[in-house]
Amino acid sequence: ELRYPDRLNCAAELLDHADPDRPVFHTQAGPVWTYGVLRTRVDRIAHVLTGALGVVPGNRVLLRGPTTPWLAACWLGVLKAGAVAVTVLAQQRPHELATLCEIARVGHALCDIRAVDDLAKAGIPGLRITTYGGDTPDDLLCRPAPDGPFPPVDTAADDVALIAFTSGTTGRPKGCMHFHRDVLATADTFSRHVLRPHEDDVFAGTPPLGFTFGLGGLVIFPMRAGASSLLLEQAGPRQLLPAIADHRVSVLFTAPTAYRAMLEDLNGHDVSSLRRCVSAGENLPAATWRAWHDRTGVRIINGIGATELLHIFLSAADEHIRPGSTGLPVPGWQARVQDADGRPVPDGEPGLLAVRGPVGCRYLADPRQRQYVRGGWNVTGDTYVRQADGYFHYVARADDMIISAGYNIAGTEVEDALLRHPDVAETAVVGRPDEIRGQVVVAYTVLRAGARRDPEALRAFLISELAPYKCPREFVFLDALPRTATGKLQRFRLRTEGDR
Ligand code: 3SK
Repeated sequence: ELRYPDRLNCAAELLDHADPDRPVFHTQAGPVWTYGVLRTRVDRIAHVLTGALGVVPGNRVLLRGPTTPWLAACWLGVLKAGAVAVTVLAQQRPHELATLCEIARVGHALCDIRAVDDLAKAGIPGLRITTYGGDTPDDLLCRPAPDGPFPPVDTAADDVALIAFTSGTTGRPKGCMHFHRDVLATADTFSRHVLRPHEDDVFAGTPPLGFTFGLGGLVIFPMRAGASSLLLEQAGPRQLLPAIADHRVSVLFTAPTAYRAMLEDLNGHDVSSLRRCVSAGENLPAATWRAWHDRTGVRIINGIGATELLHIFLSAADEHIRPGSTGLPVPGWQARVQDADGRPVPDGEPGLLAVRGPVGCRYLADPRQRQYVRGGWNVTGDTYVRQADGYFHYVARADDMIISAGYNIAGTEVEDALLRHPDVAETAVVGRPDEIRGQVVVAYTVLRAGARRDPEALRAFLISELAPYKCPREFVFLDALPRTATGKLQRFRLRTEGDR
């Protein structure tokens, strides 16, 4: 069981243990930040926040900007000052930002000068915006502040440290509150027991810091291990491959789509520095796992996490990895599969994934809390099967099961089969309402460059791979699949496509 002192400031914990001369953040062009440099800058930010800006413990401070060391330093400064970091995505537009600020009652914002226009346009009443990265006297970094260390505010381990938003793939955003101890608990569970980083590791990845997948993988986990992280403003698969070689990246965090995109482009890139590759954000098909392993020799660590629970709670590493399976509860977590009434279902049968551990879901003033936390378990909204040996297999999002002519069909199974076809780059299989069958299976498919749109060839291939009732009735070819800003597939947009 994890035990933390009653008084705990997680920013101070992350900052104070590493050797000040060790690197913490690398960028593509700029100089390396050491832990010592980061500490000085975080202290300066905390001084400005509590001095010139009048921030007091518990105030909510919005952070907005591309993935840079300064954004990470602002996050740490806000926490060190006892305030609450409200993390958002750089892509969020003015009306979305206004909703998030209203929900989280945000009074202050620290915003990269390059991203300030949309925030200013949102016209959020009472919001005091301070830019960073600019050169005017009002800029955060130009404000006068006392020199010297900033003593961390004496927060309780269960004071709120951050609010992260989830909208799932649709709906009004929900703000998830996480405590100072939760931040350390994610590192002391998934990272410590599954990832097992050491201080020479260099982390990198695609998820932004406004998504807790990225915040953990690029800031919290490396810092908890005294390691370093490459922060890329442009972190698409295309930028990632050369960056891995240039910086000898050893720990990679990204999603299945990016692994597939990198496979397309891998020739000529040196990825021999990679030691750990983590995949989360959506299901990792066995075909993608095998293709990456064949080409790089690295066994991807699959995982499932949630913004509600901060990071990954089911996963497996090394010889425990099974392609196509998510794995086992991360040490410190418990998991089971249950029915809609909360009764455990037998092994081998599908049901709702329920987990509990050191981090729990706490929505900010939202009645949907009662759907997520039931009888002390966090019910994530995913359908899973637990096998007799304890491994958990992803089936679908609970609302993504296709029921056609009485058959239950997991779209992911059809997707896995389609991805084994050499012409298929990406695919999403959904159920479309149908008067006779209830739903019919439709496959939305992105083909590899140069491949011909030939539904009959795909159908013939699938018939040899799957029971006929699972084979799509219709194939739709797209240039790209619809995704959220964090890269999650928006199946609901495909399901309703025929309505428009
Ligand atoms: O979507 C996920 O699987 C995830 C993983 C880690 C942290 C946060 C999330 C939402």
